[in-house]
Amino acid sequence: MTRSLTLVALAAAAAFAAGPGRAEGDLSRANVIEVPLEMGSNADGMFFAPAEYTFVTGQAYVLVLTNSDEIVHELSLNEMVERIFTRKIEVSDADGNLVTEVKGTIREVEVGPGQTVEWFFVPVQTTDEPVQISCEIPGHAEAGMVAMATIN
Ligand SMILES: [Cu+2]
Repeated sequence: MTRSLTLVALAAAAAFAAGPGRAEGDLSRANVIEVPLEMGSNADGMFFAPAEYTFVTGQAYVLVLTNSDEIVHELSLNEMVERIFTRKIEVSDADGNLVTEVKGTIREVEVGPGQTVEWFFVPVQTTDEPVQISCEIPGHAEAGMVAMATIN
């Protein structure tokens, strides 16, 4: 009896260790909403496109950060960090092979020229009013690299 309980516990631990990618019945993985965010610049300055985002608590999202520019940009979620659970940051190479997966609380992500980074998160708390997200590289927010995010 004790032995079979131990085996069940080990099996459960193994399933957990396999991670969300392999866990059956993980609904947060099954219906992740993909939200593109382009980081770029044009004759008017610098931008995040789109400039407004609306999320809902409990829904899993992947924010696909694409830097279409020739210089480095970053996305700082600012106050929004406290209202989301970051599942992981994922980076793949040009062939789609995983380069790295980073887990833990993340405040900002820097994206190299022409590169894409995926930020997987689940909003856990609503915002009272839209929160400004921005590129914190000196001068970039002032040049227009900001957007507003709301969590309902
Ligand atoms: Cu920037």
